[in-house]
Amino acid sequence: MVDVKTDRPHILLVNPWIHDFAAYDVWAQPLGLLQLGAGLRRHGCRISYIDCLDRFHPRAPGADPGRRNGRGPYMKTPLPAPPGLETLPRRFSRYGIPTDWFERDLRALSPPDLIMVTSVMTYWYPGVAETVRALKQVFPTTPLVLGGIYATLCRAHAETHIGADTIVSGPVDRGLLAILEAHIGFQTQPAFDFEDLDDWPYPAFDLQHQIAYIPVLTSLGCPFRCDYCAAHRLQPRRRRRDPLAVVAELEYWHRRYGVRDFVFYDDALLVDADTHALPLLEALVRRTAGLRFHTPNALHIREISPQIAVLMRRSGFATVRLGLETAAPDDGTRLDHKLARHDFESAARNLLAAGFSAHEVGAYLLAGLPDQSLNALEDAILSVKAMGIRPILAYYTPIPHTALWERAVAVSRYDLEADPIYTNNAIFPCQREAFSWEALARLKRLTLS
Ligand code: B12
Repeated sequence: MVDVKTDRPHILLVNPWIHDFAAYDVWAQPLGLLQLGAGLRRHGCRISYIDCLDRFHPRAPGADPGRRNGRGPYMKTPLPAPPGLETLPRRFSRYGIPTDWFERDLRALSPPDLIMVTSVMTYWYPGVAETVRALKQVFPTTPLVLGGIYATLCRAHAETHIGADTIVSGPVDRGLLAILEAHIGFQTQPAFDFEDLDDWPYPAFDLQHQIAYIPVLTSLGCPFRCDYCAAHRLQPRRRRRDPLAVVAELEYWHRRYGVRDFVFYDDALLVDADTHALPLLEALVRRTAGLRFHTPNALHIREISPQIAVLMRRSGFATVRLGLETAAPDDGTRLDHKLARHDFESAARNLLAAGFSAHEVGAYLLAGLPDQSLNALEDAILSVKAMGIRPILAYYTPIPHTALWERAVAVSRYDLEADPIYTNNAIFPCQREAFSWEALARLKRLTLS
């Protein structure tokens, strides 16, 4: 236990390795973990952070944060493919820093009082398990808590496969203080209003070796419930920030660290636009010239009015991604892209009329859904191209606690319930009809031509 009178608790935050067939830093940072880190720091904790995916590790050959608007490749080491997936024509790897660098970095730390590890994709759990094993070797008696998306969606699996002392599921607000008290006996009064997103300190991105871009959340939660998406489970409550407080945060990162690329992580950035996105975009136009904004997490197409499109263009949106399958209020659970075609056409028209090029605007098409035929996918690709924007295939990953899960389990050629590894979208777990890697390659070429 920490002696609360004399010690500041030392908390080690860890972003684990990824084991996968492919991985790339597509503007992916552990925002949740770094938010918690900032909250802990505000309560007097000393924070160390090790990012197993660090592209800018001091021992790494000089990666350039300014290229590709902050994106870039992770280091990688080949690994044997997981059981059952050995015959796939793809290489399996550990993405991130070499294991001995991790160990050296851990040994250079003064022993932490508590270790907090995050998790993202459910099928990345082997990388989480390997990270926890390495942590336990160096700090065998330090309590280790695992949270994040995998820990929330696959709690029972995490309890038996990771080796963490505690699994925390769901979003963490005030519960942060309870975690401190339960594991290290550190008691303190709340230093800010946990309920008010604008009262939280900014996420601790300053703990990174390099800030190539900043992820931003202007809101939590999503009012829709798409069949394939787990957002409702991960962030059950919709909460919004004050748009002007968001702009102040962007200005802070730009002035203090020279950051130019900002990436919106919202599930529903444009929903309730009159009171949220419109004032936000107007303030961006007025105050943040020269910054670039990206929305790799798809936007709801129904919300892209001519006014929104123009403001997005004028404020500096550089990468715009639309979710063709995302729900419209009256057909919230349908997946057939044709239902949303009218809305989609008008969103595409509005964006192109506002001055966006086909290169800047892309529409995600979910590929590999249960019962989806390759013909339907081909049709969808052609209709998106006909609208003058870029189709981008987003491979479907079956997710527990979503409406589509049962159907995915029923049609899959893998035992999805036995092991989340088989929900990896790279293996097209639900595709049966006429599926072949050649057919997929042909459709991918069709999106590019
Ligand atoms: C932003 C986002 C992205 C970003 C990158 C995010 C990242 N870090 O990698 C982008 C846009 C690049 C992206 C891409 C993809 N994504 Co995505 N993404 C999200 C999204 C919308 C938000 C995640 C987030 O940052 N939330 C905000 C933070 C604050 O929350 P958090 O991380 O959960 O942290 C909180 C808690 O979990 C907890 N916590 C976190 N860590 C810890 C640690 C401890 C110790 C404790 C106690 C607590 C704790 O406290 C935090 C504060 O409350 C989620 C949906 C959602 N609402 O969660 C999907 C989601 C994670 N994505 C998903 C998918 C499928 C993808 C893609 C595969 C899409 C595709 N088909 O191409 C790609 C893969 C990209 C990749 N990384 O390689 C799925 C995951 C499916 C799965 N099987 O796990 C989700 C759940 C969406 C869905 N379809 O339901 N994504």
